[in-house]
Amino acid sequence: MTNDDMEVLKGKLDERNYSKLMALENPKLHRFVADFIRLCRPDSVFVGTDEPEDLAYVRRRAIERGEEGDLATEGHTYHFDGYHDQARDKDRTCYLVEPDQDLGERLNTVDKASGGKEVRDFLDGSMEGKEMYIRFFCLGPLDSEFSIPCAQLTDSAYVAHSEDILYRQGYETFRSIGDSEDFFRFIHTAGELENGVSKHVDKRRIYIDLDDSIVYSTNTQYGGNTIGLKKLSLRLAIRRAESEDWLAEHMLIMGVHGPAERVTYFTGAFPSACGKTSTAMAPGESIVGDDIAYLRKRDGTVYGANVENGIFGIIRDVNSKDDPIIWEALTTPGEVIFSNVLVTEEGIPYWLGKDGECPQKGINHSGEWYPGKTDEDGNEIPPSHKNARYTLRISSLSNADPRLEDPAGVPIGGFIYGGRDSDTWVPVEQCFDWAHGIITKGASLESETTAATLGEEGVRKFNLMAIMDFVAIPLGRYIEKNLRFAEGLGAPPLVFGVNYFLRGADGRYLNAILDKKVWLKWMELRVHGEADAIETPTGYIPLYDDLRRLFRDLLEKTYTEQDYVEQFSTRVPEHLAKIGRIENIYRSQVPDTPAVLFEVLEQQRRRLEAARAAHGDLISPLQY
Ligand code: SPV
Ligand code: MN
Repeated sequence: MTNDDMEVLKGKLDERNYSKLMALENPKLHRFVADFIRLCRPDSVFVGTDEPEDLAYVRRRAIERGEEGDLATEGHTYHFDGYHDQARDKDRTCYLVEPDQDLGERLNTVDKASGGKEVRDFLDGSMEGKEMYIRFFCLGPLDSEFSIPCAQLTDSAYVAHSEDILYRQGYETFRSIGDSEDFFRFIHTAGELENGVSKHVDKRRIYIDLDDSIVYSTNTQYGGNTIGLKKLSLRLAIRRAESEDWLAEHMLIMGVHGPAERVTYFTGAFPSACGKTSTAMAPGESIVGDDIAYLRKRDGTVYGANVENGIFGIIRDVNSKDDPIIWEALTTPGEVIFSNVLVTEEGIPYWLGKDGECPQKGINHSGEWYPGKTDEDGNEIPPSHKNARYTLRISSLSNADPRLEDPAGVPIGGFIYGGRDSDTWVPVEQCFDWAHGIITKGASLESETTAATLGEEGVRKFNLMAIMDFVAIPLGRYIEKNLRFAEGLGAPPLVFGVNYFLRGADGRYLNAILDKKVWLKWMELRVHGEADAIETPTGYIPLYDDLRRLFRDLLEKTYTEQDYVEQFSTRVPEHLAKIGRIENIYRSQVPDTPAVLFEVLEQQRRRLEAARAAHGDLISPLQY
């Protein structure tokens, strides 16, 4: 640290905060803090440790500053993001690259020199009149091979508070790493505020420097753009994992409870707002994580750990019937932040799809709200935003898996890929082998867009392994990495595809929300070789009798042969069209696609064509 840095820190931090920072003997950290104090010019700086009083201070400041408000239930607060700041801004999220760096056309990039200058200009003086919060966290369980220390600077107490709920505290981790330079850094400013929200969303930028492991976020508040440890750290982790033979994935981890108290852990990759959290929260099973997983190999087995220890979940449609456990957490005392919901005068939050009647007035992300209110473009404003969210700790849920904090992670028996697909994939299917799964499920994932990102909804989009929005290396390399991950494993995890969104000819969904319980139990049995399957051109599907029994035992539902045939028939033209779309994307946009991807897709095409010649366009599972 230079004398100049020292002066900046001494000048801006009071004695208590200065000594907390200096107790971490890390010159790179001190330089980082001094650099951004100099640039952002906060009025004061708060340095947080892992102590409960420091967490309480951040939460209190969020309320005092009006970033959060108290709700009627103890521990519950609400927060609003700006009307035009309600989701991840994909267009303005870019990698800073040198002129000779090429990440491929599917990844957003911006020139490092000009982009770096642009975002530093936005940070310049951005914290005048404000307090800067410095928080330390650990991605992954503490003291484990998964752990990555992180330092976050922000002028938003809401962002710092959210991270306190979502991540493991890392001040002690920083104490233990000494002068290591190996940590992720995040700098965020909400920028100038108007009525408590970011005023200049046109200057919203999320710029990621992969070489330097630092992310800049400006003029935004929405969690997906600002909570550094969420998707911003995922990008840095993907880059790091590439060189170290592990995987950082947009995946849930859950324990599926099989016969005789057996618990089998699965990971699941789903695009945002496509049933990922509700799968991780399936009644009767246990949750390790709902969003981001690190996966490592040890003794021929894959182990997974949740990067987070909280949930930033979509609140829409959470109700007492379909999501009883989340419902319980959202309606009883405990620390929860509700963002972008409707709040009544009595301090009761309301969201789309909640039990009960919609209140006739309240405040929401648009200000005072009443039924029929429209925005400046004449669009009707719903009571709560479709991407409204809740933030809570997994430990506050009754189905938290006991191994959530296990430094060893949990052994993974199966990988699941799923998207919002109205017409092609069957509800559940096991792939022939690892490469077949990675290629025909993961690398072929498509999904209809949702409210989790800005832009039009319901458009079918390619979404590689549900991580397209966050991939940080050229796509071909990313696929190659996943394919190679199976090397050295005794038996790789089984790979499954699921589809909760299949529709019939009349457009209606063919499955109910909780049918996923049946698919999970079937996959669990398959991992242990305890259920038979039918081989189809696209993979192994369940037998009717097994599903009938599972539907009866788990859901007390009568599952008819007609249901089975409708849900599990192979839709040959749709599959062939999909293969064509996927090949086309890789051929035209991903020059480094591994050759095996085209081979595996071609084999699948041939199997489908042969089956069509024998049985026609729509093949009932009873015909195989
Ligand atoms: C998602 O959109 O996939 C999320 C929420 O999990 S966030 O990425 O934080 O916006
Ligand atoms: Mn996510």
